[in-house]
Amino acid sequence: MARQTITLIGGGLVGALLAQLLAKRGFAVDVFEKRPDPRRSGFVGGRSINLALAERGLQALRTAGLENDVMERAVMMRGRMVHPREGSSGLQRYGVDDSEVIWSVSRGGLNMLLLDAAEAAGVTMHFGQGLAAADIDARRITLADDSGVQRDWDAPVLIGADGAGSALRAAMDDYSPLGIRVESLGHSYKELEIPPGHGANRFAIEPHALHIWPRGGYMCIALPNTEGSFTVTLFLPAHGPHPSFDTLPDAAAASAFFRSDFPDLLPLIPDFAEDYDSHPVGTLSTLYLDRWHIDGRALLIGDAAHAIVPFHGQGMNCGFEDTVVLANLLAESPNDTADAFAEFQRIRKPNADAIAAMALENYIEMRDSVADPYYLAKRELGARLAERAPQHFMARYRMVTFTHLPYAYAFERGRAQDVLLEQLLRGSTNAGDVPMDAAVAALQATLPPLPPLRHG
Ligand code: FAD
Ligand code: E0Q
Repeated sequence: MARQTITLIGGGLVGALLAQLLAKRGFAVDVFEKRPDPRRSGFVGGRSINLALAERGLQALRTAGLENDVMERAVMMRGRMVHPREGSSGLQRYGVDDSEVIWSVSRGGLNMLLLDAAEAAGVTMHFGQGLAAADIDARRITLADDSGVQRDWDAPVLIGADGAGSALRAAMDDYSPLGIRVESLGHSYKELEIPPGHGANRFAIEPHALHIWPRGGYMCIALPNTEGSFTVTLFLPAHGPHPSFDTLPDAAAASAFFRSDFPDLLPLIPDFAEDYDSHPVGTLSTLYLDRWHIDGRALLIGDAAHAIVPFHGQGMNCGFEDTVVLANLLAESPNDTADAFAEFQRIRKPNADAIAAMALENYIEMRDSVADPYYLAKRELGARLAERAPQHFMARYRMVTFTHLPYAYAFERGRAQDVLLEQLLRGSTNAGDVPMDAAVAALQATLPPLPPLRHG
């Protein structure tokens, strides 16, 4: 029998990884990517933009045989370095020790590595070819290059990994409504750069951390790059009263704002004015769909199906987890894509919804993380319970970041644990007020043990 052919739209992070996994499982895979080949043209303006890679994404890269290649170019982040408005900064560890850390990776570098791996597995890449139209009935698509030249392509099975602004999603929705809902966060972002230092100290600030400057309604973060630079991201309301991107239209206004609100950060960004005026403002939204597929003909994956806000650092990780689930389902029933697609949505949609909700919650937590005493008491009591009864209590952040437990499980379990913490604290802002023997007994009586964790 002829090899089953799959046409993928989008050769970004998720598309390139999925293409490799499918090719390794015997599918004939063509990928159409709107942009030119980044290995030839260089990545978007040559800027280095990075992302946090955690266990879920790593697990998918392991499945693809790429863990070591990626880790060679990753910078370890042990925790969150919080820079308060007043007082000194401190590291909040992400996990118990250096076995529970996350990794800063270059988006462009990772994408190029994934494209190399896809091609090595036999995938055919078509760069500079964007999806312009899709005829779902005829199972044909139209592609357009930069100069507007169009061509048609037979695509019996279509998968859209073309990101938050997915063109395939729009074409599918025209054919048969998907129930699309876009919820704008109302906050936007802009990237700035801390260049490498000279001499002994290549990194201007602690390299092995994710830096956060929380300021209540807004914040800056910085992630390290291998060369010693950091990519800074400012998150700020898009509109409205000061400070917002409306009230900070240019570098002159923004540098005065940084002088007053981020006085320790501004001197680390020597090209502030140029960065601020030349880098775009990005918008942030959560995307929900009722349906991710049209029978066995077309399916959406990654951000195209479920874009989320970035405050848990899980968008790519979730999309990578998607690719392994889908590749396994398609390999199990290569001739019943309708069944594989339906099963993919059944398994992944509750998890996508859960991480979307947790990512939104994390923004509040991050930007206010100078924190209210009640929240800190809950966290402290949680840490004590996890120490005393690790089979029964695990912080939600750890479940999301360092395990493969389904996101929906982490969300639900986190909620149940939170209810218990509030019952035990009874309004107190001091975890020391709670008698621990009784607390552990209550925990073990109320919640079933956590599922066993698979490692590595
Ligand atoms: P994309 O990476 O957007 O790739 C889509 C690809 O499709 C692109 O190559 C695009 O050129 C191509 N394309 C688009 N339209 C067409 C078309 N019509 N035809 C053909 N090709 C097309 N996630 C994390 O896990 N950790 C983080 O720390 C993190 N930080 C983030 C910070 C910010 C500010 C933002 C905005 C996101 C962050 N994310 C993070 C989320 C992460 O960027 C996304 O989840 C991830 O890039 C999704 O991958 P994707 O392949 O689905 O989409
Ligand atoms: C992580 C790692 C963009 C971004 C990426 C992230 C995280 C944050 C805040 C942001 C969450 C955290 N976090 O530190 O709790 O763990 O990826 Cl803003």
